[in-house]
Amino acid sequence: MKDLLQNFQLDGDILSIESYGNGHINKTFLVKTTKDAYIFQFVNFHVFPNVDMLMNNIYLVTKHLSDKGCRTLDIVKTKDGGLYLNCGEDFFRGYKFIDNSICYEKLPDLEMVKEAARGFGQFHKDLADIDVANVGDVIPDFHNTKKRFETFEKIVAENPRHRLAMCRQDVQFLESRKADYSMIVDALEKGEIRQSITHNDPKINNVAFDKDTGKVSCVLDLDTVMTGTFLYDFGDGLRSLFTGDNEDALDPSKLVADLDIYEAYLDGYYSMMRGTMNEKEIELLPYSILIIAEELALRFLGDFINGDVYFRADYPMHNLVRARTQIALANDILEKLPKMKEITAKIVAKYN
Ligand code: ADP
Ligand code: GN1
Ligand code: MG
Repeated sequence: MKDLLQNFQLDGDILSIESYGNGHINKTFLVKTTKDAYIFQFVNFHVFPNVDMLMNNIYLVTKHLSDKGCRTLDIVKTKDGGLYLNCGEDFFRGYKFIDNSICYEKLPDLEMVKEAARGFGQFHKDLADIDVANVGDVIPDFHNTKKRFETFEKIVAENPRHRLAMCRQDVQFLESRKADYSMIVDALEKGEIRQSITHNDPKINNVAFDKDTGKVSCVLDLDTVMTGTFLYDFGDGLRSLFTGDNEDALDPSKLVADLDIYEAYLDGYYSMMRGTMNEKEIELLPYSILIIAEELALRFLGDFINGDVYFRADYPMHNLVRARTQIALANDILEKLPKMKEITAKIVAKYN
């Protein structure tokens, strides 16, 4: 890695390089020099085949944000001015470490939940006026839940690794929820909800908080920024808060859709976005968490049946365990939907 790092415009001499973070896709390292700190990452070509488009998106988005005076990721260029380095199966790129920041797998209190949601609301607002035509679809149909289900059904039919016998009940559950998968996608196609530039992977560990103030410093992990609906971001932010550091939980009974977290997150997000949401979008807010949990279960379980080709798996059943976590969460959300609708009406009334 030291050799690879020689190709980048770093300030100071390298002091240390250590593995960092908990992402499922990128291999992330913290690099400290005598003058600064950096995050460097190997990003997989298999997940992101169009690196030029991906890095160009990040360049455009970070420029748009920094031109407005917002804090955002700061790309470290190569010595010949490139945005990344090509190296075998992966490409290699770096960012400046966000000063005095900390990321959490689980938030310590409800005030920080609200603050995280305000951070994503601000992010959506700041990107509302970017030229959509310039931001490419890095992973087409990333949150097209209907297509995710079609892909899942193909994998189930092929059963390439003979793993289906281990997960028939899980497959049946996901097949039984088919009607959910079209709710957001159809509304988007009919123009009932709006398209905009969204994050598409707003897990809570993708937010950097200021260590001293507890306020959001900036939103990280911009690899999947592209056109979408804010509903998938809203749902995924909450999904990741509900699972916290238990996304790989072996005991699904520990997973609950905590209604206090729902209320705090909705309050923070709606306080930023009020006046911009139509009735259909408001109606779909609670369903978005259910749909994103089911979508991720389709992806994890599909990957398990397919032989773990997408998500990094630390042990043979890892993706099955991850899928079951999302299924347990989906079941809990299903029970709590009526309460979530009540809370939604209360928060909307509070700000209208
Ligand atoms: P992945 O796609 O694998 O999740 P991320 O880009 O989210 O990769 O990076 C993994 C972790 O590294 C993040 O959750 C965050 O904790 C940390 N991180 C990433 N970029 C920065 C940065 N510029 N400054 C500080 N921490 C960062
Ligand atoms: C992946 O890269 P990371 O770990 O932040 C995945 C998301 C999933 C998430 C589940 C590009 O996110 O879509 O929701 O795992 N990212 C990609 O933990 O597929
Ligand atoms: Mg991440």
